[in-house]
Amino acid sequence: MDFSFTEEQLMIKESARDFARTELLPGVTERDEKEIEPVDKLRMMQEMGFMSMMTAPEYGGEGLDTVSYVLALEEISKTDASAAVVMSIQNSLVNWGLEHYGTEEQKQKYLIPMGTGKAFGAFALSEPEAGSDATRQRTTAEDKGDYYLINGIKNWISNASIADYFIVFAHTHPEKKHHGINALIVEKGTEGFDIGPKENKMGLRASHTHSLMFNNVKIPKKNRIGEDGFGFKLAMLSLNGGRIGIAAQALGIAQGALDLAIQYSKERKAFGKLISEHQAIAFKLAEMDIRTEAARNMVYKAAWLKDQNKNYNKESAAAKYIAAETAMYVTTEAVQIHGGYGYVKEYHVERLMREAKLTQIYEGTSEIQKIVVSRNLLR
Ligand code: COS
Repeated sequence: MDFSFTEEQLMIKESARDFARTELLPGVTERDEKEIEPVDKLRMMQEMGFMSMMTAPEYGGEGLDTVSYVLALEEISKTDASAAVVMSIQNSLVNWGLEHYGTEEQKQKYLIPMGTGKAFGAFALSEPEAGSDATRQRTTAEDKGDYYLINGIKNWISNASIADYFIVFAHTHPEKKHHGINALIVEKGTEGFDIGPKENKMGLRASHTHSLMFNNVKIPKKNRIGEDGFGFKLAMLSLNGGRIGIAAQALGIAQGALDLAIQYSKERKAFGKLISEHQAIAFKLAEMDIRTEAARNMVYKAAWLKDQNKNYNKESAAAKYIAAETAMYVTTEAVQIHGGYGYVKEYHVERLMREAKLTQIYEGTSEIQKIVVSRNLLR
């Protein structure tokens, strides 16, 4: 076993950390409070290659491995998990599916602009009544010969405010159940396609989440990704990788909170000594570190398996589960260590705690990850 990183991987980690500290940290609290999406910073991340890390260079990407992507996401998430989610959706849920299953024409038209900093993408699977149970899509894509007619509503769509292209999942043959779902590329501004109001979220407030409305939206057949009925499979395959991204995000949130708690415990005094010198606090820090390191090993292993072209669907779900649970635990403890200061915005840990909560919910709840793991065990 080799637990070391290449020089390139370490360089990427460092450059993500520098970027997060110099560009994302200033104003992160205000952006969260006022729900300001840092579009200029996101564009900078595009220019630096963070939005198309694993895409092949011929399609405008960096051609890097998943381990590098995880290292970068972890660093960005320590400081600004809202920027990290945009990065995760773009890389894992949009670029990956298009690169692996899109036609050459689709890659030229959609993937290259996203890789070269000209466009963003979004992934529209969830619906008001189809979140965890993604097979129950109510949005329809009627086959009209050379085009599809989309009608329906999508919910909880990250990146919707900035996306130029949307991968939209809709039922064409409801009688075929999940084998009748298609994935279609819809461009922003297409007639009948509207973006609904922004959700007022508890955390990740600088990453805007919207519903999408489709009213007789005509999409040419050539915009379908994969064969007729491949949509659900594409969603599941994309989510396998997406879960590695959210796991890395949760890991970064946990590490960010732990770093802040260590720093605070070495500055704050109580009962005549630094709080880090009280065993009650030192044990808390040790537990937070042990759990974070355990999660880290699982997240990196899932990324490594993907890079080795081995099956990673159980490991990515397990990594997402454990990293999200760890983030919730560690951020809650970090708030506790900060006492009253942990409950106010200036110290960042309450924001990290709110962010951690979402990692237990989106791209599959913790319960969904257990379904994926148990199905793998019992198959
Ligand atoms: N990787 C690849 N394929 C998968 C898969 C995975 N992780 N999970 C399911 N599939 C495939 C199965 O192989 C099966 O294909 P075939 O019918 O061709 O054999 C098909 O999908 C249906 O699988 P299954 O019968 O297990 O479907 P279920 O509806 O019972 O459950 C779960 C599937 C719950 C795992 C799935 O619906 C899921 O992941 N839901 C969560 C979706 C989600 O994360 N939504 C939130 C946010 S979206 S950004």
